[in-house]
Amino acid sequence: MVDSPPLRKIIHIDMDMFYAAVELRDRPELRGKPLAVGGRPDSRSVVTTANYEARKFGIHSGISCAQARRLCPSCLFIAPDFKKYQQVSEQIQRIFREFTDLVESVSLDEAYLDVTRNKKNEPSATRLAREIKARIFAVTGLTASAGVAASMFVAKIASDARKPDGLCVVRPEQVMAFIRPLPVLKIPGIGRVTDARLRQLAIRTVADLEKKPLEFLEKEFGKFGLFLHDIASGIDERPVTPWRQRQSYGAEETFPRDIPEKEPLLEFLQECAQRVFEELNEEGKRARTVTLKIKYADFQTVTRRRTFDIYLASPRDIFRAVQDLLERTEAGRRPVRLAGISLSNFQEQKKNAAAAQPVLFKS
Ligand code: TTP
Ligand code: MG
Repeated sequence: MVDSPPLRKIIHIDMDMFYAAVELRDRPELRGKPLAVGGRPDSRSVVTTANYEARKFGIHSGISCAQARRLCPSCLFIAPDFKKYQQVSEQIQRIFREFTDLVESVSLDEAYLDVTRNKKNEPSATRLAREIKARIFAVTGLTASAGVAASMFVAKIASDARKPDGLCVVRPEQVMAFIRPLPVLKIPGIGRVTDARLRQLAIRTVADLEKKPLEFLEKEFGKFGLFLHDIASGIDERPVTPWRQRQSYGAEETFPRDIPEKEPLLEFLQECAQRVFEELNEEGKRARTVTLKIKYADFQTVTRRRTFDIYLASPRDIFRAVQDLLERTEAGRRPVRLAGISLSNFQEQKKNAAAAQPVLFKS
């Protein structure tokens, strides 16, 4: 007889209205008022997120700030402070690792944790989720929502089900009842394009999808059909993959306005170098390859890459390389819409290697 693997216990954590929550924590006088994080409404910038008061007016991530103001003229706009969000993100990452190293970070405010085995030796994932939420609140003053399930996609949908400050546990025997009524658009991995195609096939909910045979879905969607079929059967065997195994680390941004000059670009790239280096350093890694990405105002995108013989040991090394790479683009002559850098080609460092060196001389 073959033993089936033990059921996995996965927690998905997602911070509530993340950027807005950070801003409201630091400016409590604004609480209760509709608020969007984004540039000025007369600029080209978009809303990164909005608090629940603003969402009532239809304001959400991705719409232009100008449109947001039309929807709610009294809405307040706060410019994003990415450094601050990055710092909070690092705090929550550290909390996750108090529980397990099997953490897959999806974005600054969102991660999957496989707690089947965990550092607390706690068998109840529900209790762990409660504890993680409490730790996050104690350390950052912010609320998170958690979903608990045996697979990643169910845990993710569950974390969204009781927002804000929610905790939703979906046991294996409850999975089908939980997902059947959902519109397919709620499934992570199904975007607007697939949703539109599914609608043409009269598939709106997971229950509709469940009725379609695998052959039909494969004929319509190719390999993706198998994914759809699995999901509709509640199956998702993707493992939680810690981001130690990531192939590259990067930072990039679309600017609120196109940048015609080189100087502000360099300033921005210097900050990127710092950010990416810190991220990598935290993971105990060094990189040998630097890639610069530039998107011009007309959306043409170019990348310039250089691999070094030695590992880049400081933000300054990275920035110097980026400066050279920028010379090989038309930045400064053509307006730039987006810039960013990424690092790859890693070597793992032994953490605290220096501290572990034997002492040769004692004074
Ligand atoms: P989300 O988790 O999607 O949203 P949220 O945390 O603001 O709200 P919710 O309570 O519904 O989870 O995204 C996390 C942060 O990422 C968000 O605060 C701002 C940023 N973001 C963008 O900058 N652009 C986007 O299009 C989205 C969706 C998010
Ligand atoms: Mg969130």
